[in-house]
Amino acid sequence: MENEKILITGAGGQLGRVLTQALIDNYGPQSVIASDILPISNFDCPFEILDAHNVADINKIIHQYKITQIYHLAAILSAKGENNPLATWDINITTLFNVLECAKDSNLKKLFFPSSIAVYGTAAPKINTPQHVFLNPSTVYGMSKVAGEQWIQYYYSKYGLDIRSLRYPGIIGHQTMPGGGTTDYAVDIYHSAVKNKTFVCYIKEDTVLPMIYIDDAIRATLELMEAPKENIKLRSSYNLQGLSFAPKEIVESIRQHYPHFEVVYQPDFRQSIADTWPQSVDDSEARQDWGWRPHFSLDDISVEMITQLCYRYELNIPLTQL
Ligand code: AKB
Repeated sequence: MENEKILITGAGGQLGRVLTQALIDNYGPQSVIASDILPISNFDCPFEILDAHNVADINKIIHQYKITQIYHLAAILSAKGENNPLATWDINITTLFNVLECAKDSNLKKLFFPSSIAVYGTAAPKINTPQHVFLNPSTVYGMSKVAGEQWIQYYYSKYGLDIRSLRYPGIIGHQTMPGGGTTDYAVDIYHSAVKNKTFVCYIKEDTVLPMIYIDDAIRATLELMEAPKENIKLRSSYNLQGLSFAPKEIVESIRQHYPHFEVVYQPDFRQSIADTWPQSVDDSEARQDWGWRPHFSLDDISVEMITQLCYRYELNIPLTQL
């Protein structure tokens, strides 16, 4: 384990921040190199500015640090991606190709590629959505994840590259603000609650979506990456489910702590994205192959989010500081 050198791209994002810290905790600060397109401070490990469009820059970091694994998290999410479809496709796909090629040429041991429930579209059953079903995503982000899943499978079968992947549902965490996703409301709502503000919800009150608490999402990622190679039977991307709920249920859970919490529903374009996504996914292959089990219920998440956010706001701790 001491010999691992792990590069994270997009380390400043919602998942990247927390995953970087978890990797530091597991492997030690000298084994982890955080990178992002923007300069970001407060990492407890070396940090490099990296635009993953630039193959030479990726290779330079691989050789400089003798990288053995890459977690390629840099991407534009579903809602933000719709503002500029071609740029989203370019960022999500070009950077993936660059990372795959560099990993192949440098014979890296392992790679991680995050996929999403956004791969599904209107053709898939909405409840307990099967792992293997026709995929007709409604967003460029979803299209890039479907293509990405096909390409990682290709690099595995053609070149033997050990790439692993999860289809994340919406991730709820207190450490950072999410950026540009359709499921972001489930984080933003807790910020409004602890600040005693009315929340304007862009998703209808009864729209159910699959979600996961950040601790479960991080644990799933590490468990997948540490599982013996022979256990990883699926080389596209594993469905992953924490729990499912609608805005009205999260409001009910929050009202156990803030009985007067007010919400106004004003659905926008993100509603039409959510309408094409599953309500719950079948993650039995993840359970079977590498023992996935979620731990956090909605009420557990509310307690965690409210406690942590109250602490942060009281002490004025910036959201991006772990
Ligand atoms: C988004 O809403 O775009 C992401 C996702 C589900 O991949 N959180």
